[in-house]
Amino acid sequence: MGGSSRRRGPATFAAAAAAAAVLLGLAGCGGSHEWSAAPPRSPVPATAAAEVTTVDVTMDDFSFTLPRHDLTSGSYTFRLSNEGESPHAMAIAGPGISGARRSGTITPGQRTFLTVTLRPGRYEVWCPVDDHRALGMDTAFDVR
Ligand SMILES: [Cu+2]
Repeated sequence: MGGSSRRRGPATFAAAAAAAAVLLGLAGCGGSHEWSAAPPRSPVPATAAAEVTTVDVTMDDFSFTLPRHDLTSGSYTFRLSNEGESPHAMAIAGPGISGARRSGTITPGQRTFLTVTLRPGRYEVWCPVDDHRALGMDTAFDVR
């Protein structure tokens, strides 16, 4: 029957521990944010590193539009777009090309690419689809 011992010690300790846990929790939260995300990279075209010149070619019903006819020898990627209402393709023949090279046939609104190495001389360009060449899809350019 002694006086009840008031054991506040553990209770006080528990409160202090809880407070400490809150502080640790806050500190942990503050340190958990990641700010090291790399900035987004802008994509670099694969052709940028190589010595390839891109030339836009528009194919229509029934003509080719080449933006330039002053090409010098080197590697070129013809970027073809079909602005017409018929399927088209680009065929090219000239120095360094055995027979002819041709792109895939693309439908209206599509794009495709044809990469060739050009040497000095005259190159013929036409559309190999149906009778498009006779209808006017026939042109030429000189490479210096
Ligand atoms: Cu055509």
